[in-house]
Amino acid sequence: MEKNLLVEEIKDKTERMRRDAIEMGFSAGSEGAHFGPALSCMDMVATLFFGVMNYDPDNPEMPERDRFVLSKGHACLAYYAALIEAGYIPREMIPQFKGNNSILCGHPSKNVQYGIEVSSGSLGNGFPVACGMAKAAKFKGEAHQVYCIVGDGECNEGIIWEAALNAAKNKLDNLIVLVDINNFQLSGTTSEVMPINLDALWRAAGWEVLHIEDGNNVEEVLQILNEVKESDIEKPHVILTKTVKGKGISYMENNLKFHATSINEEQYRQAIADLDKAEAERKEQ
Ligand SMILES: Cc1ncc(C[n+]2csc(CCOP(=O)(O)OP(=O)(O)O)c2C)c(N)n1
Repeated sequence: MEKNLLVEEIKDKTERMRRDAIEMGFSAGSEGAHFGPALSCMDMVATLFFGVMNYDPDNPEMPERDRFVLSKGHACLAYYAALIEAGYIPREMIPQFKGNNSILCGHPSKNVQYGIEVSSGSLGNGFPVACGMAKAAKFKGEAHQVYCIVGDGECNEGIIWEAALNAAKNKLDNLIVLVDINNFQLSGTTSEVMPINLDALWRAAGWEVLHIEDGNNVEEVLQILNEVKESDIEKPHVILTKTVKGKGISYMENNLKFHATSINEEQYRQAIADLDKAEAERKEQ
């Protein structure tokens, strides 16, 4: 089968992003990092940055840039890795992750110069800011889109639903939200902690609801995001995206221990070996 060049390019970048994320998290030593949450949304962050969004790292305040809000801010390794790959953050800054006075904080801290649009990490708070940004764009007649990634556990936060209702009332069709459904949150599976029917709730809130069966498949994510971009439905759009927490690192996949932790030298080497293997297998295809 003929390969889609854009998809292959995004996959190359996603591979480098996973490596950079592991390097960042490992360099934080005993401080540790949220590996699992970043790895589940890595492919959608990469697809947004390298297949969908309009932005210019040389002009970070360009008014017509698309906006990105990582509402599940604890997954910042994925965000920083994309900003490194996009050219906002120098790769040399990797060892500064979680360091004193570093811009690479354990949760994103607003710094538009480096591509960080919104501070996030207190769950529930990034999403309403994204709704506000989309509403402001409508009021000002600006044509850019606002993209936001929310966690499935994060959807337990009441503020999500207040903002979602308001976004639907205001017909914010320039707002595209991906819910990262990796089925886990911090202290258990999402169904153990708080079982909710995401499809029914988003529909009831008045949103257009779409689904991605494999959110770690760049091709599928890109296809749906392109469809949504072309959509003329006058509603905000939410894409319920199934992913694997810890995707790409054998011992982290679906393993709650790696929600947030440090990794030792042996685990670091195993992670790099897993990434080397996946890259070699992809090149063989
Ligand atoms: C308001 C608030 N409450 C609790 C936390 C602690 N916390 C950090 S991550 C997390 C779980 C988030 O789960 P989910 O949204 O499913 O994201 P995932 O880690 O699975 O990607 C929690 C409860 C927080 N950051 N903010």
